[in-house]
Amino acid sequence: MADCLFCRIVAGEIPATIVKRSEDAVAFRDIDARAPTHVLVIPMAHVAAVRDARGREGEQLLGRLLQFAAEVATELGLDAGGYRIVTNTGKDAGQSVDHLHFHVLGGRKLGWPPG
Ligand code: DGP
Repeated sequence: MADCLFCRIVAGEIPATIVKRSEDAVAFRDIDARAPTHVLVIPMAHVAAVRDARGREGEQLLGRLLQFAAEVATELGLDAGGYRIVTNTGKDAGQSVDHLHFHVLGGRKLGWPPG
């Protein structure tokens, strides 16, 4: 989508610190890091939010993205201390970019519940 920020990162039009790529996903550092390690995992194809990943195709995409996020966490050294994978959906959750993304947060003790 031309006016989507994360599609523009995928296209290389907006710079980002990419930490890992797969066939259909990209992981890059969040510009507004809320933890010592804060990475976003996104599908390369535009999907607005987790609620839009429907059917068998959506099921497979979400599975791949979660597995990819776990691989990213391992590669960034988060397995020993633990980490959180979270996706905000819609305005009450504070979703600010309408392109599906999983936050991978770690490197400090994370509070629960989130605010
Ligand atoms: P959310 O609020 O859940 O929609 O998360 C969106 C995240 O995207 C937020 O933590 C900040 C991050 N972000 C916004 N703009 C940019 C950008 O241009 N580059 C990078 N790397 N991250 C961005």
